[in-house]
Amino acid sequence: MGRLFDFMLPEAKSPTADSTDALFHFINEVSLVLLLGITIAIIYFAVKYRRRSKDDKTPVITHNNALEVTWSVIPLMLTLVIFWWGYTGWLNLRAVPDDAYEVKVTGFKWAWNFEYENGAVSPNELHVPAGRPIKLVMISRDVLHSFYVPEYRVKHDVIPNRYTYVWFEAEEPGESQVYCTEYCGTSHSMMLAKVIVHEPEEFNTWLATANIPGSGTPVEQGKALVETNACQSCHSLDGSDLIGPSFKGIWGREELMSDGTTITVDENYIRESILNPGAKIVDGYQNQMASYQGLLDDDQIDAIIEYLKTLE
Ligand code: HEC
Ligand SMILES: [Cu+2]
Repeated sequence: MGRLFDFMLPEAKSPTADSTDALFHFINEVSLVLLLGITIAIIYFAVKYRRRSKDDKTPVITHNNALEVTWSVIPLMLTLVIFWWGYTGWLNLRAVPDDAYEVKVTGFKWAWNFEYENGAVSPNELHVPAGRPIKLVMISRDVLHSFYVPEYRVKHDVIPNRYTYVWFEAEEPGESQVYCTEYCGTSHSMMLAKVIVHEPEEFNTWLATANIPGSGTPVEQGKALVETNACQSCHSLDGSDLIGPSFKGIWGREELMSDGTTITVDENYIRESILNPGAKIVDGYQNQMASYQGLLDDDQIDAIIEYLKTLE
């Protein structure tokens, strides 16, 4: 507490934060001492050994063993200390405690999805119990992303075709911000999520009532699918224009396509829009939607259609 460079760090909410922060402070403080020492020495010597007269000559110095050993050995020791400290800290961050609670994380353009042991999912909200280590097993559906929670000092790349993991522990109930910290396209800066930390009891209650995909009426399932696939990052529900047309009032809407034809939004058109978005482009928009072929099956597409019908 109360270290010089504290202002550079967000609040620390994980027990592993202390060791990360201690090294951060050490490096910064050593750098500051060296910077001041070197600057003062430069100024002092520049004044002391300035040229005083025309025939003021610098004596020829070939070397100075004592000095050279000093300025090699001290930085070497410092580097070794920093390396050792960083390496052991890193090992600690890689070694997941045995009793960790596991959550699966999927990153995709431009949202996060979290899946729990009972099959429940929560788009853009990572719910965890306080005081228990949490292991996140992460994968990307499309491009490189990076999972970053500054308050837990946790940051790790999330990549396609390969699982990566991180662990952290949240000390107190509360909320923390998750960022994507690997530039991943147009709405990268909107690729946000929240960590919501519950008391352990409260977490179990939440888990028992959380949405399990495939349960509920088709409309409910459709709503959940739209949320977990982050369709909303491009399609608003309130009529506002995002990257794609709003879903509000979409059912039965007459629309002009970029090729001049007009269509009426029905089951077939929605299905085609999801599986082959490039087939017809709505006038005024670009072909920016990726196909959900292989990601959404027929039942799921039906559920989404049922849900879209309700958005009047
Ligand atoms: C990256 C942004 C993006 C995401 C994510 C996205 N879409 Fe789209 N979508 C678009 C754009 C842009 C258009 C308009 C261009 C076109 O017709 O392909 C569009 C068009 C559509 C249309 C036709 C809309 C109309 O008014 O004619 C439907 C239906 C649709 N998307 C459904 C979905 C569903 C369902 C999801 C989620 C599973 C989704 N989209 C995810 C960008 C996106
Ligand atoms: Cu991203």
